[in-house]
Amino acid sequence: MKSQYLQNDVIAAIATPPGNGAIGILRLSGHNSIQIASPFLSLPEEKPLDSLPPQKLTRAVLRGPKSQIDHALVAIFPAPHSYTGEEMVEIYCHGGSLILQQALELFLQNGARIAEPGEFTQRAFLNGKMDLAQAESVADLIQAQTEISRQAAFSQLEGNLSKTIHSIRNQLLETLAHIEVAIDHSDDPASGIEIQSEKIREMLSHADKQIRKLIQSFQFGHLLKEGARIAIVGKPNVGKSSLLNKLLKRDRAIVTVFPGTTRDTLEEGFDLLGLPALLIDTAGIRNKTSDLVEGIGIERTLRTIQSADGLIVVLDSSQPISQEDQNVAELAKNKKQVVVALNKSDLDRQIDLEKVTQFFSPFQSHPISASQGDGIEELLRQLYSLLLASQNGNGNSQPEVIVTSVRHKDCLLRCAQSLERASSFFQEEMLEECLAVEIRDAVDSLGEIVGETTTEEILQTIFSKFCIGK
Ligand SMILES: Nc1nc2c(ncn2[C@@H]2O[C@H](COP(=O)(O)OP(=O)(O)OP(=O)(O)O)[C@@H](O)[C@H]2O)c(=O)[nH]1
Ligand SMILES: [Mg+2]
Repeated sequence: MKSQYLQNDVIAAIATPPGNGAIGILRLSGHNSIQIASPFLSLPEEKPLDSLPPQKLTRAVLRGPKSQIDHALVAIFPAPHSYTGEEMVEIYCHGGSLILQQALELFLQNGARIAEPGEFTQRAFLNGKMDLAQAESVADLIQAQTEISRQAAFSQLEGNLSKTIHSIRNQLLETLAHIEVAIDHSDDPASGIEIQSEKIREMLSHADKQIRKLIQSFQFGHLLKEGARIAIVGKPNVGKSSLLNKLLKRDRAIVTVFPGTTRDTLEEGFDLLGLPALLIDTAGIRNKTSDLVEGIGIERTLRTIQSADGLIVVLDSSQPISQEDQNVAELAKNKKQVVVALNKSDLDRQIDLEKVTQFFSPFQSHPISASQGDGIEELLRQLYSLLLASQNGNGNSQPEVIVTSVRHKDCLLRCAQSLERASSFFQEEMLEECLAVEIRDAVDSLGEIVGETTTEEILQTIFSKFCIGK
């Protein structure tokens, strides 16, 4: 069924990023790759390219019709032992864009076609080298910016999500087979075959639990993909921008002794102990300002608080707590993932800790010094645990299998809906045929995740997001 999408032509692409580098890689995939690349590669002792030992690098000279282009290394991968499952050739030359471009042109003139984005991985999927969920993880792995995102993508590439999906799908297929046999014999009571309602009900409930656990994991997976939005908020001059700069390890925001320095919100990507995050410095919140620009800045801060996944509320611990701090506490009250930073711990403490607890409970507070860097690690740990616990439902450990793709989550939701409808037939007079239809739909929704039931349109959408050469 999959083969209808397979094309037999040879695709070629530069697999390394644009620009100059130490090494640049070209790859070809398709039935005649070796034949197409062969005229442009001179091997030691005039050996033909197809005589090389598979998957081993051999020195070669890359040459055009008139002159030599570069010294290179070449490897051949006869089908099916290659990334795509097709015959492949990979050429490693010096990473100059002109060299790579010239070489690519030669292969294109000799019958290869330039690869579409993600076409190598698409072919790997179509040739059964990996399933669709695994293929999708390749793009995530390449794009991962933090350790936990990388781990999640690698786990998906290893097939951990796919294994879970296959296992649930197989359980449902077994149940479906049982129901279909019972339907076939429904006119024949003498056969002794009848539907085992209790068993089916148990099965459906078991599958439903597993599906819901996966759907739940998407909250965390979504954070991994999109990054947690963390706003640094507080009244003016408490050290918000100083904290941002300390966390980013550079002077990103302007810091002055004057309250009201930061006017606009300022966003920067940040690695929160392996979790991708977006740190947002905000204008200090105060009740009255005659300054129009500052007023607009404060409005932005209020909107940022609403959309943030987590807040770092900064207080100046060298000052008594003020009405403005209390106002900030009011704004933070509706959020769950909040940590309180008692900043300027290098100065004498004037803040009353009991009042901090009174106004900011149940949020935990941590003494820090944004200028010295003290206490920041603990602050981040606390924030990390809160985000993990909130997104995960399993306390503050990572879910074993994490759904990170909206597409997968949508398939799982459809599967859960089908299972719910199937279960509802047990409350009513059970109609075996309807039950079978719903379970079949649930099976198909799961099949879409791993690519067992996928249209060409879906494939195109998925692979068009890849880079060329992958
Ligand atoms: N001693 C001490 N001073 C600090 C610390 N953090 C910030 N400051 C000082 O506090 C003043 C205000 O710091 P900012 O980081 O600009 O404060 P802010 O909260 O961003 O202020 P606005 O942008 O005006 O809302 C500056 O003079 C900083 O040097 C700290 O940990 N210790
Ligand atoms: Mg500031």
